[in-house]
Formats: sequence, structure tokens, C-alpha cells
Amino acid sequence: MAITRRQFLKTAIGAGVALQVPGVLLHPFSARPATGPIREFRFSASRAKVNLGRGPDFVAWTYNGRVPGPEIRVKEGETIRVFLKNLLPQETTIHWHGLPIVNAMDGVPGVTQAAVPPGESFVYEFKARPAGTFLYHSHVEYQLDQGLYGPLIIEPAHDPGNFDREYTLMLEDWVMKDGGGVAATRRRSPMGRGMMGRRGFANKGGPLLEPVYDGFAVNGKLYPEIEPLMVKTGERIKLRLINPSSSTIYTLRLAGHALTITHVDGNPVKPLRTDVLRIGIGERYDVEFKADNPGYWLLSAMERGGGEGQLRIPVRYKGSQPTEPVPPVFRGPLRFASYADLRGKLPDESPSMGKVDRAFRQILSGGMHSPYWTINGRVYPNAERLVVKEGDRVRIKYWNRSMMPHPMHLHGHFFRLVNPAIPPDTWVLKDTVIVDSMQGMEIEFVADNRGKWFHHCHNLYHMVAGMANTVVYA
Ligand SMILES: [Cu+2]
Repeated sequence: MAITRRQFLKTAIGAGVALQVPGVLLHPFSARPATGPIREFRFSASRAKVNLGRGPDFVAWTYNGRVPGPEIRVKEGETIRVFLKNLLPQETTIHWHGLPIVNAMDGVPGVTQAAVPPGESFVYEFKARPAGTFLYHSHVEYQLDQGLYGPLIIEPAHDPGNFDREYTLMLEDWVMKDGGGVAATRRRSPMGRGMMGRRGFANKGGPLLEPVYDGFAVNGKLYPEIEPLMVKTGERIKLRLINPSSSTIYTLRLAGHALTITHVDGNPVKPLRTDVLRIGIGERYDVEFKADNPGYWLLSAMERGGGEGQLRIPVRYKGSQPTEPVPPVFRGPLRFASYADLRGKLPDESPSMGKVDRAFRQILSGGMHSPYWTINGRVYPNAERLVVKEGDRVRIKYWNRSMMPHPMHLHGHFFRLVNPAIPPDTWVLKDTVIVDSMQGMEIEFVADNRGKWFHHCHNLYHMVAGMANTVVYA
């Protein structure tokens, strides 16, 4: 038997990295030996010169010298192992956004691990499941806004889906002035300094002001330098839309076509046809469209008044003229997919029937007379702990008392969007939800993944300015 296992591991590990593998592979942080194929990736986090296709070169913070970082693409059930080498001048971590993995691998400094110091290494290892569209990013301060993010795609083990071609699109916000995205973001609130001592905030001088973004790139390129998505008439096209932006929510439409939403935050939904789609920070939407309207079209965002830096993705049929692509129009009677229209496809294994073990109310506030953003009036790390017990069915009821939308993200779990109008087992399963200004939102999750989990607004500038707390298992 030993020989069989050794042969198996030899093939499973694949080319590239030679490792001495003992009889049982036991990761220092995992209680169980890894099973199934292991997929290894080597990431070095370092500063590197990048160019978004327009504007000057600038120094971004990168994985392997590129923005976005390399795509991780594996099959469901495989084990992902990432060797991270930190060549940055600051400590860093990687968070695997949306994946309900073992707590110690979740990559939140001070919550699940000590951040990796400059010059040091760390090995992340976790099971790739479930299948779906995810992303990874640094969870240290403003590093995500400096370029430290990338796509993470888990393909289904069996049913690959019914499409002919797929594209992964990272929708990124950048600051173009002052030579790029990094230096220009270093504006601090004048209110920040005085409050530092009182609040005990770690960041010297208080949190940074949200920059004014003026470049919206896709996979590291600004229009018109983005390669058009080539399609052939008759094909079914799948787009994996991922929003790793630091503070931008996009409202999108593809000219000449309707989109069918098939997955949100990695989870399958009943196919929903729509003209317009809104994607919050940290959210993912898988959409499909039938290539049945030949021409040269744009998939664009509505916001920002159509300026130079607007988000635009050209979609070009083979054989069409490469002239000016046709932009979408956002007027008229359009279908606009909202959360309430979505129906989850995964049955709830133990539907609550109205029984909730624990409920928390979270008031989201800040931004008006303070540089800080708060949950129930508190600034992380001086924040609440939402204490749950394993097996609990937990409700979180948000109310957004501020003038900004807050895409709230819970680590380590999927939650359902509570919708009293439909049966609970069709409530859509997500990990990030936009709570709009002066609106409420309620989520429910089962406490089935022990640990201490970060829970926060995914607007990076709100998160670092305090809008975060933890869900802790008793
Ligand atoms: Cu926020």
C-alpha cells in the first residue's frame, strides 16, 4: 500500500516543485492530512513597476511582479498550497476571500495569524471547495489598494457547465494622477490626528481619506488597451466578474445583449436574466450571454459620467469591423437585478423554520464628523465580539445610518440573505452584501466553522478606519 500511495503523491504533486513527502502529509495548522491532489503555487509579494496601458509607469505592490496577481485555478476537492515570500518593506498576509476554510489559513493579521514580516515566508494550505469564483488579497492595511489581489477559480469536479468560452474579469479602481495608484492615496484626514490617542488606532496619524479614483481597469489594463473579449456567433459565453476594488461599486451593462446571472459569490442561483447588474466590492457574479448579435460592443459601468478612466470592456465578434465599439445605454425600461430577485439553488440542509439561536443588530455609521467608520459606535480593534456557539443559527441585522453603501463581508462562512417573501431554502447564499445608505439588510448563517472570524465593510478605507469586528466561537 505504501508504494501505491507514494506513486499517487508523486503524480498528484505534478511538475515544478520537488518535495520530500513523508508517508502522511500533515500541515502544521491542519488537523487532518491532506487528501487528493495538491496544487502548489509560489507567490512573492514585492514592489514592481507596472503600467495600466495608459499613463506613466508606477510602482505597485504585486504578487510575482504583476497586477492583478496570477490566477489560481484548481478543481474542487484539490488542496491549494501557496508558498508566500514577503519581499515587501511591510508585513503582509493573504486572505482567500469567500472560501470557508480552516481558521488558521484565513490570513487576517492579529485575528488568525501573525502577519508575515519582511523577508519571511508563510505556507497557506486549504481545501479548494466549493466550486466557484473567488479572489485572494492582502489583508494588511491599504495593501489591497496598492495591487495585492488576484482571481481564484475553483472549477467543478464533475459538471463543467454549459458554455463555449469563459473570461475572468477583475474590475479595479486606480488613482492615475501623481503617477499611479499608490502615492496619490496617501491623504490623511486632518481630523485623524487628534483622535488617535483617544481611539487607540494603530495607524499613525489616523486613517487615510478615500482617494478619488480616476482609472477603472480590467485585469490590469485601462480601455482602450484592454484586449477585446473575442466571441463567435452562436457561442455561449461565461464571464466571471470579480470586484477587488478598494472603494468602487459598479453598475454594468453589456450593449446589445442581456446577461443571465448563474452564480453569485461562487454559489449557484436560479438563472436570472437582466440588463443591468450591480457588483459591490468583494462580490462576484458569474454571468452568461448568447453571442447572437454580431458586432463590436462595450460592457461598461454606468458611473463616473463616461470620462477617460471609465470602466469599459470591448466585446468583439470574430469578423466584425474593429471600429468604435457601441456603448450600452442605461435609459429606458431595463431589467435591473436586485438581491430580492435572486433565488438560491442550494437547499438548506436544516431549514430554520423561523428558529434563530442568536441575533445581532449592527448599526453602520460614521464618515460625517469623524474620519472613523463604526459598527454600533465602535472602532476596530476596540470592537464588539459577536459570540456564537457551534451549531447556532445566527442572524445579523444591519442598519446603515450613514450616507455611503457598505459591502459587509463575513469570513469563514456563507450566509443567506433573509427574504420573508420567499421560502428560506431559496434564500440566496453569499459572503458579501451591500447595505445601502439608510437601508437595512438581514443575513443568516449556521455557525459551522470554528474559529475567530473577521467581519467588516469591504470598502478598504472604511475597514481600516474601524468598520470591523469579529465573530467568535464560544
Ligand atoms: Cu463601508
